[in-house]
Amino acid sequence: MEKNEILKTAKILNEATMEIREIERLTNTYPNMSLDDAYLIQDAGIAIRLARGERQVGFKMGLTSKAKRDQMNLNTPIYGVLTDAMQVNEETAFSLKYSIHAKIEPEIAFLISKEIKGPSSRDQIIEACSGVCAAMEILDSRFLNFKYFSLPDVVADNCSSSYFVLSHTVKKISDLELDNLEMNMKVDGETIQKASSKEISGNPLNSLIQLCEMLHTRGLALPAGSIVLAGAATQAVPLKAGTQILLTVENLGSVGLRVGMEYERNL
Ligand code: OOG
Ligand code: MG
Repeated sequence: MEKNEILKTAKILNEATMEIREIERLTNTYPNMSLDDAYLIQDAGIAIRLARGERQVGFKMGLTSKAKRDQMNLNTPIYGVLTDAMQVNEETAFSLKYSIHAKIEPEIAFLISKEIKGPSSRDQIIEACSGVCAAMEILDSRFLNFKYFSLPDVVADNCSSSYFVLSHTVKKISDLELDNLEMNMKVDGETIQKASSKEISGNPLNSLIQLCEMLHTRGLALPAGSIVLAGAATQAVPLKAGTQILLTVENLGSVGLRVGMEYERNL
């Protein structure tokens, strides 16, 4: 795609996000859009957010579990960027007012204290990681009905990023084996999704390693201070007004989200 088309599509996605409205998939208009084009559109979209005062705080990996790849009918892990405006907290009721068709999914997050740049060993990556915690991601696609998009469409749309919430309990990575922790997500006290953390790339740490590799391929580093979401262990579930979501990750802790009553779009 031409540079002006990259910028134009980033603006179209940004407007859809701001106006809380669905659009047709971009590959209908640009059937030759490559994955490289898509990451450039994602970059341009993030630049628009940063220009209006948001701050980049990390990255998210997506499609790192089979459950998610099957749900979205896409087969390759991808990454997106997180900004401070996307972080919500457990204490404040989450409003669906700014979402088109929000879904929630159980994740594990890493906190990075040292920049990771260039090819790095597993040990170097572990050393750069100051903490690990339970997390949930609230997805929202800008595309019609949250489906029938291709890999370049979803990457261009910053991998359906919308909001995320982190547990206050943060553990040291050296104190835990991350490859087989039970993750249980409840809605109003009833288990709605349950899986082992091994569903996330075999071990969520592998998602972090893969992110570093993907960033390196694009000439980028993972900055100190980054939050990294490793990807969902299960399929995402539609988020409904007035519900209470609670994710518990064995040995790691819990994180909750209360969804406000005041607004509900057609889910
Ligand atoms: C793409 C984003 C996937 C995950 O955790 O796998 C993702 C989507 O499902 O729309 O965030
Ligand atoms: Mg996710």
